[in-house]
Amino acid sequence: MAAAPLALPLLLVLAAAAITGCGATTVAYNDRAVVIDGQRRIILSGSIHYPRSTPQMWPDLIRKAKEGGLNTIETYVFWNGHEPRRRQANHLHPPYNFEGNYDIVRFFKEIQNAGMYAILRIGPYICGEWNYGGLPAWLRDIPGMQFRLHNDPFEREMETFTTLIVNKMKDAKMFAGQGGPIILAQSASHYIHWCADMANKQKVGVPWIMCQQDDHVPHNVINTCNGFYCHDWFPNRTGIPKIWTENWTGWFKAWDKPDFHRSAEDVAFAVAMFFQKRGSVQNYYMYHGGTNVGRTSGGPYITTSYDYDAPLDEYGNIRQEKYGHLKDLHNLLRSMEKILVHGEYNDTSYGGKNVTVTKYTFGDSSVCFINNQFGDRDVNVTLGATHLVPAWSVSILPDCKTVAYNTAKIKTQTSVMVKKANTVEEEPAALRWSWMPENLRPFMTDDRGSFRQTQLLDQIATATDQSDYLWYRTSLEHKGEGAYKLYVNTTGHEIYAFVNGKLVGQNHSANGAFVFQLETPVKLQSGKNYISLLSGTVGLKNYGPLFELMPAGITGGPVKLVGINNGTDIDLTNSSWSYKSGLAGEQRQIHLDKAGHNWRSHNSSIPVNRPFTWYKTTFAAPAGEEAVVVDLLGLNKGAAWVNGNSLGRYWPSYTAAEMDGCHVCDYRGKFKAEGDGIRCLTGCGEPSQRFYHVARAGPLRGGRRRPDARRVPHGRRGPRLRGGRRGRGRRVTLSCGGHGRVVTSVDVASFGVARGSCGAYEGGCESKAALKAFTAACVGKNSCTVKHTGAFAGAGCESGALTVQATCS
Ligand SMILES: *[C@@H]1O[C@H](CO)[C@@H](O)[C@H](O)[C@H]1NC(C)=O
Ligand SMILES: *[C@@H]1O[C@H](CO)[C@@H](O)[C@H](O)[C@H]1NC(C)=O
Ligand SMILES: *[C@@H]1O[C@H](CO)[C@@H](O)[C@H](O)[C@H]1NC(C)=O
Ligand SMILES: *[C@@H]1O[C@H](CO)[C@@H](O)[C@H](O)[C@H]1NC(C)=O
Ligand SMILES: *[C@@H]1O[C@H](CO)[C@@H](O)[C@H](O)[C@H]1NC(C)=O
Ligand SMILES: *[C@@H]1O[C@H](CO)[C@@H](O)[C@H](O)[C@H]1NC(C)=O
Ligand SMILES: *[C@@H]1O[C@H](CO)[C@@H](O)[C@H](O)[C@H]1NC(C)=O
Ligand SMILES: *[C@@H]1O[C@H](CO)[C@@H](O)[C@H](O)[C@H]1NC(C)=O
Ligand SMILES: *[C@@H]1O[C@H](CO)[C@@H](O)[C@H](O)[C@H]1NC(C)=O
Ligand SMILES: CC(=O)N[C@H]1CO[C@H](CO)[C@@H](O)[C@@H]1O
Repeated sequence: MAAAPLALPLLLVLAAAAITGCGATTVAYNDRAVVIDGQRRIILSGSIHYPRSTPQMWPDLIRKAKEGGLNTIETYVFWNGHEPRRRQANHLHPPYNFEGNYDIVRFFKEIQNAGMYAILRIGPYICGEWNYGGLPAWLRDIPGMQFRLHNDPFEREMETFTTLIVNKMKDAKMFAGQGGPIILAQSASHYIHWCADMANKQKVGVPWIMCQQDDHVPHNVINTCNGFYCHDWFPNRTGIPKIWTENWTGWFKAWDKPDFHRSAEDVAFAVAMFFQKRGSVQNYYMYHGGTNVGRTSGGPYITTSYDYDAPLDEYGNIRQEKYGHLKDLHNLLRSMEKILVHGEYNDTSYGGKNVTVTKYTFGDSSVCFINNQFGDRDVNVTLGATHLVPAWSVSILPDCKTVAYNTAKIKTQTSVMVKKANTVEEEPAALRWSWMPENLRPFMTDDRGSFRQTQLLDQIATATDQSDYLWYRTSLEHKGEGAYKLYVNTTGHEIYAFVNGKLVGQNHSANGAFVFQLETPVKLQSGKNYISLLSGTVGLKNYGPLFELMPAGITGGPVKLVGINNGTDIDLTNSSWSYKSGLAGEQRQIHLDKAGHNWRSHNSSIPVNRPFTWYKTTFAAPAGEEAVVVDLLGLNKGAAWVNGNSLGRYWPSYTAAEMDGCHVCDYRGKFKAEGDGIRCLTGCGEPSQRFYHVARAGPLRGGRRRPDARRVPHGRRGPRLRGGRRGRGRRVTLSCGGHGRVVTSVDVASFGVARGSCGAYEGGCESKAALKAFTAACVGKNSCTVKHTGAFAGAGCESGALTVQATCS
């Protein structure tokens, strides 16, 4: 269906409304806003990705988003999670996966139950630090397939999937035209014209949006902006509103990188600027980042935690002061909604472009914004009275006279609860471990394998993303003994080399360079010798030009034996290689703890530092509702499960890089996650991820003991358990959770910019008054509420946040 730009939304809306009659919501748009049931609306949206949390967490996350002042939830749709094998059912798998974390209809119903709007982003290419950008790896096996191009095989697959999702949503009456929450739908990328036609064929009754397609936006689709700031971006056509689909609230974390933080002041600055400059639809990427639970979530080298420094942390707790500071902004913006989306506006620059006053006037009301984009200079602006606008900030004056909000002045407070060890944590030694070696033998000697080739194949095509692991093995005859250096060139992400059954070396990608080499001395024996190489990937590439063609594994090698004494090389690149994907334990589904697995449980002989070992233990689920994490410090790299549910990959032995900008955080100036000028990093030189989230429901079921199996290429000591919780609200409530725990001490109370991090605050502007009040109200109690008063602030710290750290018994 093709239509003139302005006619289209109306057409769609009528078509959809005709389906259901009453209860339907109409969605249209104009140059200022999305128009819902005839009303121009500000859309304050936040991304929550359903597979990165559990259905049990969804209602709470959505409720917190609503209380945080949002009116909309946005999510991608994760194609490879829904269709891990191509429309193929067997006794183990239904054709599509819409269960558990992938129950997308349930997720949208929860949004509807909360009375919020939804934005559906089908992609199907999504980027999102998700394995292969959400594209199923099996697409590569389809003859003639070219990704993200005008290409029949790709378009057919994409249309099949998009139609499936759209129909599922239609059947559940989830589109606004049917009375459901979805007000906007998004599809993306290079095949855009075809895609737009297809999208519009779906007749979902809501506008379709696309990201960053400035040059060639199809007439029936709205283009949008992605990035850290979008105030200088305007849609490349008239008649459409200014939409910001990806305001990055923080940044994702990779195994070789420290933690990135984007300050609350800077996020607020970017959002306020966007609304000052006529923005009306904005989405936080992410509002809750969550956890890369299964093996297929998480992009290349991305940690299992996808916390993103978002307003709700990985576990779903409120992250102050970001959450509260943005909530204040949302409430203010929404109180000015009518004026912002209807008002006449006038921008006035003061002394160059870095200081701008914008006045919106509607009827006899007006609101004003003053922004100061200088990174290093506070300015005085006279508007009625004289207002001091700090560097890199926006002041909002709802009556154009008094400043109600400044993005650099945080009025919210933080409270942090650190729960002391529970029984399990205090005595990790009390956990009884059993273990089982991974069966490596078949691939060390005989000729069993899935198939042979006289070349080194790409891992993605060969293992079709059903496992992180691919075995490559060859053999050679050697006259007499010989000393060589084994040389392997691989495209990532880790490699283990065995010669005649012995592990001779290992290596992994580092510093973002996925191509690396393994060089290790080896001894050949007289007669037949076996070279076995195990290549492991850590999430597949998800972005960049032609990312889908990027190889992984020992693609093409070379693999050679370099003669040490006389320089005679033996090139094995074109030898006969035998292949097998996956580990024996994966095939046996060891994580399901079925009968017949031969676990060894002699407690005195649990092996330590033994590569390729499976470990298992049981523990009682900690009481209470707060987040549970396992502390895996001491382990090398592997994957963990609780009650058969994946906790994702772990790699606490990987130490994050030391980078410039660690522990130096000034909110002023453009936030960056790459290149020079990065700041606000923490965790340099520390384990890249030590704590792993065990979701309360789902993986962890109530009080009984449950098995916990984990595979560990290298193990040193067992995990410990630990809980964490953060309070919320203007009144500060501290709570130790249920079951007789009490606050034993209040350790830090400061009103200012606290240094350090949760559990290890060093204080900032120490507030004796606050410490006294919290100590009096909380010690000995299970929970306590303290009203925050002006008396807590110390001199010079008025604009800071209140941080309280307490310890529970
Ligand atoms: C749209 O963007 C293109 C490329 O950035 C530019 O050449 C063109 O002038 C723009 N059109 C409008 C209406 O802004
Ligand atoms: C915009 O505001 C400036 C400063 O108040 C004023 O001089 C100018 O006339 C206004 N322009 C319009 C079009 O209202
Ligand atoms: C605006 O501020 C930025 C950041 O401080 C600075 O680099 C730039 O030179 C300023 N521009 C003007 C016109 O003063
Ligand atoms: C702003 O004005 C106040 C009061 O007049 C003055 O004390 C202050 O120094 C000024 N600040 C700047 C950055 O001009
Ligand atoms: C070169 O050295 C290797 C390893 O020491 C040995 O096996 C091989 O026979 C030698 N080749 C020649 C040509 O000397
Ligand atoms: C290693 O493999 C990559 C990918 O195939 C290739 O681009 C590179 O040239 C190889 N490096 C060496 C030293 O052979
Ligand atoms: C591992 O790879 C890095 C980067 O390519 C290289 O510097 C190092 O020597 C390699 N280590 C081994 C044991 O091959
Ligand atoms: C391996 O085979 C490829 C393709 O046939 C060829 O280009 C390459 O030169 C061969 N390498 C060796 C070491 O024989
Ligand atoms: C180890 O096993 C022995 C005998 O099976 C038992 O007496 C002992 O308590 C066990 N120790 C631990 C720490 O579980
Ligand atoms: C440049 C960059 O990495 N941008 C990120 C923006 O957010 C998207 C989420 O879709 C990420 O995938 C991108 O990596």
